[in-house]
Amino acid sequence: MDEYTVIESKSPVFYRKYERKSELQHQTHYCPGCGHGVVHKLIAEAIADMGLQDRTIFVSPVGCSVFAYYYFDTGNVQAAHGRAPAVATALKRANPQSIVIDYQGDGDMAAIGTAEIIHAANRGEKISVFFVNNAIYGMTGGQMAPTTLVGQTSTTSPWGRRPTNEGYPLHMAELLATLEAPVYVERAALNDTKNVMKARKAVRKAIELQRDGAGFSCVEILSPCPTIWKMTPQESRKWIEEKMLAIFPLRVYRDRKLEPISDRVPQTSVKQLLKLEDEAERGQTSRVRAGFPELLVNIAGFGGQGVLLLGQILAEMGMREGCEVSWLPSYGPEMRSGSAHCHVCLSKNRVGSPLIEHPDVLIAMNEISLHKFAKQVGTGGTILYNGEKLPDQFPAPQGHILCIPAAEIADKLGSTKVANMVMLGGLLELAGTLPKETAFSVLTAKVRNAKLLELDRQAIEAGMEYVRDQMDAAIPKTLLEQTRSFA
Ligand SMILES: Cc1ncc(C[n+]2csc(CCOP(=O)(O)OP(=O)(O)O)c2C)c(N)n1
Ligand code: SF4
Repeated sequence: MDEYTVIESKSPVFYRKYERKSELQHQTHYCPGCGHGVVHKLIAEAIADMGLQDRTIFVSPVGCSVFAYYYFDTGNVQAAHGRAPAVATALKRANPQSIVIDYQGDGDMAAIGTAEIIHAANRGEKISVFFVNNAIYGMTGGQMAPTTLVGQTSTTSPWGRRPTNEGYPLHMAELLATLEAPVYVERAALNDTKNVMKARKAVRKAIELQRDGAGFSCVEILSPCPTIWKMTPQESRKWIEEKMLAIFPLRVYRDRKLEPISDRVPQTSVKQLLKLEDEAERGQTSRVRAGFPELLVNIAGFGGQGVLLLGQILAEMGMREGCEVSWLPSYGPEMRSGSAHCHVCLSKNRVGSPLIEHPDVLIAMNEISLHKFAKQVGTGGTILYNGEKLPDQFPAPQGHILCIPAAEIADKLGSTKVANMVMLGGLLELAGTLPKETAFSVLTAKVRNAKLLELDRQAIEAGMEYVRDQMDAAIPKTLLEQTRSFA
């Protein structure tokens, strides 16, 4: 074969080399004649021409375009099947200045992701959605899609789609245009040059609208899939013209004037809601001392033992002390007696993940939780167990362990219910740096019943006292050392 030179010019929004394949790094993985490449080009050129590359986040779907992140030299997030609009929502809301592109195929958007797209559109998320409709599941080998035409064969409708059995093709552009919030919805096609130019204009408009602060826009693009349709690229373009256009008419379905959207609900920050003053506003620096360690606490027991509440109180105490906090609850379907646990992070820095694999402290409210979670506590960690002594034959834990007969102490005070507060008292005494006054003020805000509030206070004091009495015997030094600097 003769030597050849690849001559190409492409948008600067594409990577110079595509790392997807070790060889042929100038090529995408798409089949010859596929529409995905064309749509990629239209989007990339629009972003480049508008100078938005540095602000753009591309959300790729599952489907043939799953690897779009190999091509777009922008921010990239690859979403689970159908979830791209939800991911795009989060990205846009967290980074309002960004330009978020939601790119989806018809299987991805109109089958598994129907809920996500409808609700993102209905909320008027300020994102630009590009919906590549090739009337089939391409990546997985040609199963019927919601957009498959009546009579069209697929591996799952070898007899041709029959409305009586498989229903009618779903018209996404029309469907989205029935909602109030979308500002722009158009259907375009890639069957000939003229329509490609119209698609180009539509893609630009959807991105421009987002740049200018408008709401949800979606461009549906009828796109060839020569491989699965078993056609040449030319035949597949003809097929769009002859078969698809009649069922999926090209039209602008919604084009709202750009209006300033005023939020009807006044926005209140979490701090305002919880009546927590902003440190910066008060001209103070963070109260959390430099060198502050993360305190990761897992609390586990039965539903009804106040496991989740204990975690909430701890997290709110952390907030009042100026820490970054997270509280991650997990519980079974039963309201009572099912398992319940929560993870609480108290940190000086923003919490990366609320999930704790190896806690500094495990508060095990029952034996099952002790058996289940003790192994997660590392050598430096501490277990606080609600019991007078460890269960027989309980293997020696890696970390320190302190038994607090919290249920009995709570019983003596008048209610087993406050065993969780006895354990909280125990933790406060050991940590030494989370003041009990903070716990009391959190409880005062949470507990309306004066009698119960007093009982909670007594339980915290009793837990602290119990641990103080044990100090000489079984002090988990590491916890003490680690948390004394925790101001
Ligand atoms: C949760 C989940 N379900 C199913 C799949 C299998 N799957 C991968 S791609 C795909 C369909 C893709 O079709 P489409 O969105 O039309 O994109 P195309 O490949 O045609 O561009 C399916 C069902 C998956 N990856 N994940
Ligand atoms: S299977 Fe179809 S959609 Fe997928 S890359 Fe090939 S032509 Fe494109």
